[in-house]
Amino acid sequence: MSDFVSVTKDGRIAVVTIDNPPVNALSFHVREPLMQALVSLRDEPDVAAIVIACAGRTFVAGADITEFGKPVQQPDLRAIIAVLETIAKPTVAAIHGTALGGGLELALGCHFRVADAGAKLGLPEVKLGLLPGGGGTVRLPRLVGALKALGMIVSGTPIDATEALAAGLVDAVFEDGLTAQAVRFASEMAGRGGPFTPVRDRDGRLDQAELPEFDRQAAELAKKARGLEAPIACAQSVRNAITLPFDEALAAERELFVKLVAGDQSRAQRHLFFAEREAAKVGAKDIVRRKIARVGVIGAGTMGGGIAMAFANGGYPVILLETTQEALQRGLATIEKNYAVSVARGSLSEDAKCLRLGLFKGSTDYGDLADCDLIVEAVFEEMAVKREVFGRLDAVAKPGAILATNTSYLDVNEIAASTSRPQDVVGMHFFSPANVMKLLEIVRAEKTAPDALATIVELARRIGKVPVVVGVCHGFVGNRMLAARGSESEALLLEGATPQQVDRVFTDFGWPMGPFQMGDLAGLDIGWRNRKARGQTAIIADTLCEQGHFGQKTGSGFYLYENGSRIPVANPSVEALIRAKAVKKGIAPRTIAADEIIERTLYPLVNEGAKILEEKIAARASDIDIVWVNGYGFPVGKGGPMFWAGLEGIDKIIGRLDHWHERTGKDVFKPAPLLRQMAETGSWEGAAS
Ligand code: T1G
Repeated sequence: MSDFVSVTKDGRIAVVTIDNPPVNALSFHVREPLMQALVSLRDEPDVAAIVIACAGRTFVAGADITEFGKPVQQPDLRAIIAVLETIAKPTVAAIHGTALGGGLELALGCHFRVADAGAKLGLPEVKLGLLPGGGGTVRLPRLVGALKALGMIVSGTPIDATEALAAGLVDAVFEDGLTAQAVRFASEMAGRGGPFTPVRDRDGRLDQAELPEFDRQAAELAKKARGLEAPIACAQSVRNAITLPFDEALAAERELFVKLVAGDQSRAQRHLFFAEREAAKVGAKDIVRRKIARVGVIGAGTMGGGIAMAFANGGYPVILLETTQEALQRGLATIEKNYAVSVARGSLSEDAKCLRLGLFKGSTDYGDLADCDLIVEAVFEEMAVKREVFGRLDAVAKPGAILATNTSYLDVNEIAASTSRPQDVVGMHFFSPANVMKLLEIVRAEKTAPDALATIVELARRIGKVPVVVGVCHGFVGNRMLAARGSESEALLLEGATPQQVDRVFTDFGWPMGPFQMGDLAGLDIGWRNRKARGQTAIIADTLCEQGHFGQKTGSGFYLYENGSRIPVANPSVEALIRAKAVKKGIAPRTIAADEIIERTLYPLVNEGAKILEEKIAARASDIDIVWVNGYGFPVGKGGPMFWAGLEGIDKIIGRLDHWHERTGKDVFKPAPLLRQMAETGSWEGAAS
């Protein structure tokens, strides 16, 4: 056959094996020989049944994403499935690892699906700004029902083999020996004799009576789409499966797919797919990583507790250290409460909760950290405190242990210098809540050893984090750019915009919330403390904090939060405060357009990103996109600030930055040289090289 598709016979059962490492994507060089194999086996009288299996660690994990945006080479997946459905003898997909996207669609083209107990099955195309384009939205509802299919396709979240069996998606689950079991299953089916009904002809699970509930759920999901087209298209296409004949629904799915794959949103989300994987490529492939078996966390406050949970959730035993028993017990109680909330919500089983809690050991003795391979410090954000902690760590930690600081602003080089082993010191900047937020800024200090860095990057992926390596500067990548984005927020208020108006521009752009609501959620006192430490001011926010208005936690900040509610309402006293400060500064209010708000907040964000690339604080523009999408809610449909800048137009951004620089004289608007180079070269990589 070919290097990528082989056929073997087990008696009268043919086994077609796909072998296209690393994830058996359905690249053209797989599709062509696969089509040939299926056609010849269909017509081979000696073959009683066909099993489709995959070599390596997973079943087909989808179409080849690198082929999108290029002319489609035939046969495409739909053509292969169309041939599969003409095969009269039983066809069986043998699924291990992940059957995702086009991989699951290929399996849906078979009469039967059998899975390994550890398998996961799903249609995650929505995460790439797409909908299943190989018939998944029309065939899956025929097996699992429209409501189940809607949930799976709009969320893009795979289900496990047990759930797939219960839902009717797979016909059998085997603990081991998958291929042999699949051959036995196929042989049994052949023995029973046909006819075997292709999924396309199974309408039994489609029920028009479900339409009202379907539409209700689809409307709910649409509300959460925040401007993303793919979730809406997914729901529409599954609905078509209920209301239209099969071929019409299939054609409609195709139309939606072709539209989405050519759109900016899918391009942005595909960019993020590969950017996330690029960001994790740190150091030589063959660098020997250090062994991490036991983790210590210093500080059981909000950050320390969340960090400890992130490691326990990843299966690592954790020693949680505090200065006093009282503080320790408080921290452990919060952790237990957080797990109880997850159990109550049904996102964690009672057994899993007990298992994870069993991984914690509390301590007030630094000596207990002596056996840890990694120790993460999450104490008060003050240099003197950090240096004292690292000095003590240096005395107790074993040779080769990695010492990490969770500082979000402070100089990691200075912290490392407070030890005799700066090569083992690295920054691990988690985002709050640390057990939930996926982003992890890994700070490479001047003396951080390459193997220590590579070890932490790999560990981050193991505990489900999205790692991005950044250099040392104030605020690293995320918070430094956040400061640039926020630098004009107060000026916009003084000149006539309201917090609601600014935040509305951000939510219309696709953010979960705007800067003022975000400030209230995080607590205005954090920024206030930071500004004071740096001798900076923000007259509105500072005044609010001096008056004790820290945001949600005090019931008032830029917004009011009545009776402990999290819903922000306009705060008349803030509007009065803004007007009073403006009068004092002699600023007359004017109408400010949404475009101006974007220009004075997001253009400086991009500009600061360009400066960060110039200074090599970030290795790639796409790393900055990953930081902002995973740590600051930048809309995935826009691909992150640096990708979005390409959509917005670099020349336009430079033109408006120049305009505001002339008008305000503020550095935040002075276009970075690299931004101008980007305008010439058309790519950040080209500009940086
Ligand atoms: N196409 C091309 N390359 C892929 C790929 C794919 N589908 N999936 C993974 N890779 C590359 C990836 O870039 C990386 O490359 C390497 O494989 C290992 O991946 C018609 C429209 C399967 C769960 O969305 O979710 O089918 O960096 O590091 O952590 O309806 O990969 O080494 O050079 O992620 O073990 C739908 C995408 C496609 C699944 C494995 N499928 N993949 O995770 O490894 S659209 C998906 C994943 C589609 C049809 C439609 C994960 C994984 P490199 P990795 P991993």
